[in-house]
Amino acid sequence: MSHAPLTTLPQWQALKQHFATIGTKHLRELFAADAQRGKQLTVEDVGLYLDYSKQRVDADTLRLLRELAEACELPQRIEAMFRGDKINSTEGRAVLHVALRAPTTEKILVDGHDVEPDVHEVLDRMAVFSERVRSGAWLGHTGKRIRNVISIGIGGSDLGPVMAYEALRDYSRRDMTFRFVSNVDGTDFSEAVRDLDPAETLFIICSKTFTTLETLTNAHAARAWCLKTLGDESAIAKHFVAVSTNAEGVAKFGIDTANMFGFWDWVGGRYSMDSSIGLSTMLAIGAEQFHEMLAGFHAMDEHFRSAPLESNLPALMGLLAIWNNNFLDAATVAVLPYEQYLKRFPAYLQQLTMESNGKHVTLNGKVVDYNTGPIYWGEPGTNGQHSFYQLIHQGTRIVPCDFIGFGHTLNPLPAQGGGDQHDLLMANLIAQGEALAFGKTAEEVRAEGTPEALVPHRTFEGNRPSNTILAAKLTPHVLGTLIALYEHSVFVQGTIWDIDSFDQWGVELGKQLAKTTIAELTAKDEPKLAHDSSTNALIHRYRQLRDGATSGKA
Ligand code: G6Q
Repeated sequence: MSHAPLTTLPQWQALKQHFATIGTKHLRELFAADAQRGKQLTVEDVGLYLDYSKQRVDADTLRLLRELAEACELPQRIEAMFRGDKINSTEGRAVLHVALRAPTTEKILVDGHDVEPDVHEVLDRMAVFSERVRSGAWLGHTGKRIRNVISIGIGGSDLGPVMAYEALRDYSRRDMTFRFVSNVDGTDFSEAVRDLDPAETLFIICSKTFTTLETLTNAHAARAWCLKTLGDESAIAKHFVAVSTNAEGVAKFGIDTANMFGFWDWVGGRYSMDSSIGLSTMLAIGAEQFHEMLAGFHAMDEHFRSAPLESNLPALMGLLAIWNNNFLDAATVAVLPYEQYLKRFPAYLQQLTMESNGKHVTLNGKVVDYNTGPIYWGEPGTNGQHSFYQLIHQGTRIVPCDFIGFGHTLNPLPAQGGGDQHDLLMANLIAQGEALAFGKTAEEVRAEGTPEALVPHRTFEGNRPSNTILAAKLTPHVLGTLIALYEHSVFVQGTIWDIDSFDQWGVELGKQLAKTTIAELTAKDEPKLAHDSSTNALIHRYRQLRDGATSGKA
């Protein structure tokens, strides 16, 4: 379902022409021209308030972007996704993360089979299991209660669970320890378990394929660590569960498939945190709050499917991202949550956005003649303000920002001088967006009595675009809506760029390459190498360093 070459579409050409006029306009002018702009260019639905008035757009831009979306058949593509069409065409798969959070009353068919009963059967099993662990009914091999949960996975089988655990820590069982191991660097595993008792520790091995080198390596390390203390193989059944689509691989590893929670090939790794990959999240916050999170996702799904383009949050976010990326030529997006609990949200979004839209060919395999996915990055506010915001304010590049903030904090702390520390936090968020948009003119700087030589240094050009997303409070429900907002915005962008947002051949390459090299690094005798001269030399040098006199423990 490829559309006509993007840059040849009349709607694209119209946007290009339009850019010639609006591209030179300053946000100061746009705001001066319309006193209601700050109220009008906003949307509020499903608990999220989006202010996009500080984007460099006007009513014509927005209309033209919607026309582009129609020309790229965005509404039809949305329906195709929800219908279960195989829109991940390079892998021949349906893309149905939306089915993971749909209620039992909905019917979603994959190859004629309704997947909702399957989804809910797994959710119910997860709930029973979580309750048993949380209540202490599930005991370890020696009869001790499980107090530690370690989720082992990588990429899509890790970043979502880590982010969700951190985001919802306030709702989690504080008498249990939750840790996440992803890196094949032995330090990750060693540091995660160093102060834990295997008799009280449960490992969740999360791997869709159950073939991923890093995860299986860490799972074997976990097994060895457990058995060293617990002694016999029968302990595995009490201390290991698996989340996978590969029952055979799970059984081969030695985990009873009765302790396996499944999911399906129509769930992409980076879209899987609300499947059984989120078992650690459910163990942390309980089944009821996990379902609240799913309800948040679902609310955004419904909104995305039914809201008209002009008030459709993911569609707007996606189209504005296209505008910034392809017309303002902004290569990156900074995601700046003013909420400490969302500290891993930018890292999570990096995978979601960059693995999805880091593609250079269209669905038809034609090399694109426009930029696709921008680089996502970010840190929580206010920390970033004291480091990289300098470049965002006064650098030579445009970095569109997504500011995310909440009406309530989960940790109120009275501030010196009145109010709560949260007011200080939010004052910073609001002030940053304002400063980026409006800047400070040379006249304003002079009026402050600044010496002439310093005026250029203290001048802020402004005209730097941002979105501001506000919600009442970070709850499981709100987290669900926020994640789904970005998931669907990624899909909107991928639809316009005419790429497959749901495959990841670049990741597959990495998985293959390491296999060849590992054999060369571990060969007993100096291997015959046939790489380029740099790779050959690096392999040789690494072997020398490793086998040389200076060992790390010397
Ligand atoms: C996600 C990617 C990738 C994947 C990991 C782990 O969309 O495909 O990040 O999640 O490589 O794969 P497994 O879950 O199969 O171990």
